[in-house]
Amino acid sequence: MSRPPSSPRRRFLTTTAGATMAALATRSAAAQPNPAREKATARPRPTPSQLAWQRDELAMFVHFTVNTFTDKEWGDGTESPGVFNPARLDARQWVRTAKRGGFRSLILTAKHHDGFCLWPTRTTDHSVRSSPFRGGAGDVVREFVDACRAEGLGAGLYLSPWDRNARSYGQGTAYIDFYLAQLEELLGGYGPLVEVWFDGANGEGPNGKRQEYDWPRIHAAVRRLQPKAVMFSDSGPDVRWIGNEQGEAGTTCWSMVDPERVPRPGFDAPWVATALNQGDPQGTVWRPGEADVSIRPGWFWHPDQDERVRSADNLMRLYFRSVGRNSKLLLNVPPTRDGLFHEKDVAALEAFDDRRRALFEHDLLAGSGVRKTGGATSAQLEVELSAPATFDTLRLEEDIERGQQIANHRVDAWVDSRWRTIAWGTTIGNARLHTCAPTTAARLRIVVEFSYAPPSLARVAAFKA
Ligand code: FUL
Repeated sequence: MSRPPSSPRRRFLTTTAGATMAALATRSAAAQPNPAREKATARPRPTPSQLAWQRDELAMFVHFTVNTFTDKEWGDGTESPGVFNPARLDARQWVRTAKRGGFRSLILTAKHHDGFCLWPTRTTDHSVRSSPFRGGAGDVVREFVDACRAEGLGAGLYLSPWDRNARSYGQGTAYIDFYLAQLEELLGGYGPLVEVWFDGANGEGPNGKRQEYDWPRIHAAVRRLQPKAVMFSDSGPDVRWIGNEQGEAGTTCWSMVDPERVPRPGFDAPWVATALNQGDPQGTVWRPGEADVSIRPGWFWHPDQDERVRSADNLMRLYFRSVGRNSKLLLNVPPTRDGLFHEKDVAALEAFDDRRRALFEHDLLAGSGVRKTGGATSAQLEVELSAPATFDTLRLEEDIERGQQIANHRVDAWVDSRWRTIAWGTTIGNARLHTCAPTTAARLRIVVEFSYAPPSLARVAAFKA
């Protein structure tokens, strides 16, 4: 295990910056930069797109296709485009709901495994063009990106590599050419996208054959046509799957992975899910986790699931287990056959947003005095409030622009003239949320005993539910 250099660079300072704190560690004046060592110990950092992606915290998934009308989760590719007729479709309603719920971007299934295209593609007749939707002149992708732009939210697209309708599926380069032509239509024809989503499913096509995907070619097309978009697939290259569809990151969750341990999609070794769920403190690439999960049992709308929409309580739990564990939450909300979000989903999302706003509105530590001591691999930060406050929720943020370093932490409160540990854990990353028993104190300290490089907290905040 390669450890960071352990020259004791102690630093001590006092500020009153309160909730937003400058980096804990800086290079001491005496230490001269040593490029060779810097290189050997360089730890991965996010690109601007990855950073922006993670700071958004919440994205909404929109699963919509012929399945919505046939009551299936996976169409088999033989569905008639005639079934697709969302007579009241209003993408602005989806996007306004997302915005009201605090979501910053949406990702639409432009094509799911059944192969039906929600835009009038030139590559196949299996699309909206052959459907009754807007008399065959509609384009759901266009309406979706226009609505996102009108509301100021990011737009992303999902294009399933597995296509159970395409005749060329399973025929090597012929299918890759077809898939790339579809991808190029989407990447080149609909303005800037924030995320391109490649799901991991890879089954048989109409000829009973499986297809090998040419990832280098596919990724190169995205980089060329949408250089700012992040690419999701099970293993990356920009953001990774969190390893389950319950929307839960590991209680230990690093934004780095070892690309040898999370290889190309299609793998199924059980340890891969754990590697994705937890990341790797020594991982050589920055690839933060995205936790995808649906607001209902299915990804698509099913009439018998209207009573099984997650409650605001349940969504709060999800938020703590995804965003609160250094992941991003990608929450799916499926439109109904009308082409609108169901009122139950809309109500749950509004209540979820109200709950989050109420909880995180008043940072009880804002304006407090802060005292930090830190070394190369450890740190302690003391917060002194002007008067005792009662809190039960903590939010810690690592300064991830500089990478992710902190391997453990605990929070102590000064109660009855001694320090009591009220919360503890391993990684922090972009955000770590803790709940604790209601505690009244005027002093708090955050202790980091081991960090892979000088620890740097961007924020410490406390709230009362
Ligand atoms: C998976 C698909 O098989 C599911 O239908 C869904 O789209 C999920 C988000 O990704 O790979």
